[in-house]
Amino acid sequence: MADLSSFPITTRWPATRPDAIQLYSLPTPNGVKISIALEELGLDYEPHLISFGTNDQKSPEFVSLNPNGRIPAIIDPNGPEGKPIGLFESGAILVYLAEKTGKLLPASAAGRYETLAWVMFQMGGVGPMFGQFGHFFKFAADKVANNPYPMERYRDESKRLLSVLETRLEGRQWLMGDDYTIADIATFPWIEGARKFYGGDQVLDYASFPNVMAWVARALERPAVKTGMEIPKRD
Ligand SMILES: N[C@@H](CCC(=O)N[C@@H](CS)C(=O)NCC(=O)O)C(=O)O
Repeated sequence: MADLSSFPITTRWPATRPDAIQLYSLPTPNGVKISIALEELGLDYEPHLISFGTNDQKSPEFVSLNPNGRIPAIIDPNGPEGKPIGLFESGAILVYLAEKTGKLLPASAAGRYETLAWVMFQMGGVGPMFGQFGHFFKFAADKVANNPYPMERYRDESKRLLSVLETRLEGRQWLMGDDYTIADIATFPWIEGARKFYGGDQVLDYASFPNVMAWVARALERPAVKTGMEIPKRD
């Protein structure tokens, strides 16, 4: 049985099945990337709910695994050379899980790098910009009631990123064509999340991005996505 005692996070969220991958998360756009990937890959994992209501993500135990104090994070008891490894940053975790299993990344070097480019596009573009849009549009609307600039700036940048995706998805069912990859898993939860959590679909003019909407709908039909979107279960 794996010994995870060197990870302080396990004192607050004990591993009942220490041989399984330990997932510390909440079903947000960044969180579900990892539960979806784990479901798609059929890997054995144990989810732990990190509650923002009680600021769990800033607790010393959580920060011992992710110094950035944000979900998601994992421990794989069976990491490189058979030793446990802790990881944070959803993009890094997706690459790790894909390389561990040899799935969700194209086999060719060129295909792999192209996929990583789209993962980086999500990590550096879609996530931060959509996140700031949601902040000013939904959560801090009262703070910018007299100044439309912040919301407009992030709205327009989010729409520009949607148009990049729209062009990429022309004639392709997934970002990498016929291959469903970690680039899709990194990105579609943000498009769906902006609708679900921010109610931003009209302001972002989703109707004018039919390729993107069809791609999100296709992804949401996948059984692993349906399951992964709800993990860990909220209280
Ligand atoms: N770049 C990070 C971003 C993680 C992130 O922003 N997570 C959000 C939830 S979607 C979070 O933990 N927010 C809580 C906080 O900021 O305190 C990743 O992709 O893992």
